Amino acid sequence: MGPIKYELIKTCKQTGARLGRVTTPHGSFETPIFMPVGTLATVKTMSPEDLKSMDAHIILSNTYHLWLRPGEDIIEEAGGLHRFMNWDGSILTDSGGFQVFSLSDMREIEEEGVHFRNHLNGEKLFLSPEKATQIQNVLGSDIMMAFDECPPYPATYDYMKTSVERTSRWAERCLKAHTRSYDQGLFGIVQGGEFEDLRKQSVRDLVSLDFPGYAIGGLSVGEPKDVMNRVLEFTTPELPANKPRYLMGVGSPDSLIDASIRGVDMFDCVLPTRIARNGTCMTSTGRLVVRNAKFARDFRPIDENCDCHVCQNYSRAYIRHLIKCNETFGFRLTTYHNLYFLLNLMKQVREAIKEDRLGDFREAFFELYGLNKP
Ligand code: PRF
Ligand code: ZN
Repeated sequence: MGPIKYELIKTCKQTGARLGRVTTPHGSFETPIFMPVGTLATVKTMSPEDLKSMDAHIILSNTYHLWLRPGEDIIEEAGGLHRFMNWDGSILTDSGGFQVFSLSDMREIEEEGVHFRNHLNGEKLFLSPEKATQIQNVLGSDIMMAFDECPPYPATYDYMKTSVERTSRWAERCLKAHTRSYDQGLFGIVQGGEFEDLRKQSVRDLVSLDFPGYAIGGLSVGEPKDVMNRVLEFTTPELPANKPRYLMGVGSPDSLIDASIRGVDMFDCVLPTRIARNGTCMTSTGRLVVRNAKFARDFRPIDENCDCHVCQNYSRAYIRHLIKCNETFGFRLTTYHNLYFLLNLMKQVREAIKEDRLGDFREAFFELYGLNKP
């Protein structure tokens, strides 16, 4: 038995969504779950105590960013990423594959790895499956990700086929390079874009390597929502039922629900934290741009249906004022609320799965959130 365990507790009779439990060396949590993003070893503006108080159990961090700054050697000296950032919950690190493709220009992909330029200073860099694995071994995350290529959308079938096959070869190299399989689990990443046969080939390749969990990458890269739903519908049934599935980079409330219904267990996204810092909140009745002038004298909470610490104590008018003045406390308040909102949404999804009523929950949530309007 490896360091990452998954127990399937039940499936929702109404939708087929999975209620499960993942256990890592740093704790245990029920799924489906949302993972706040802490790219640079901090969930921007939040302390680990804040994250604990909103019942976050696992956060995501980025190999690419920590490799560049402060460098994995410094984190190793600190005793690993958990100790460095004082977070004793679970940590998942992305491999850098996606970040290289989304942040840097002048990249050149070859069989060995990817040549690209540091997005901070233009310096030439090279990342390979072995290097990405070695850095993650040093960081000591509970869940590491294989080094993959996330192709752009749309991509041609021929490009995607070449890419998927290389990503499978890279996944095998990551496994070979992995030196801490006793306390770190390495997940494979399914690619293949919108092409059913390539997704299935990718799943077959990765499943034959027997990872303790599987991510679905290459989605939420600009494709329409129905494409994502269709890809999930033909991909998740191919994955082993006794391993967790993680949909990378997806965090809009409707997609969290719709992907849970299609058998996904784990999610991460910068969306709640990023929009918070620009004055936008997620609420039970849809998005609320709290920096708008119309909230100047609105002394109600961000979300009247939210029981988070922010909504119990601070008004829209106050938060708007802080954000208009660029006061950092304003960003803390909107970030806290948004993360609480998504974590709480997932808690409600889990409760609904337990009671076989996720379909009804989806209907009611979409209605109130304003997603049923044409
Ligand atoms: N691969 C990796 N990280 C990712 C993605 C991917 O395809 C995505 C796609 N939405 C987000 N983060 N390694
Ligand atoms: Zn709130």
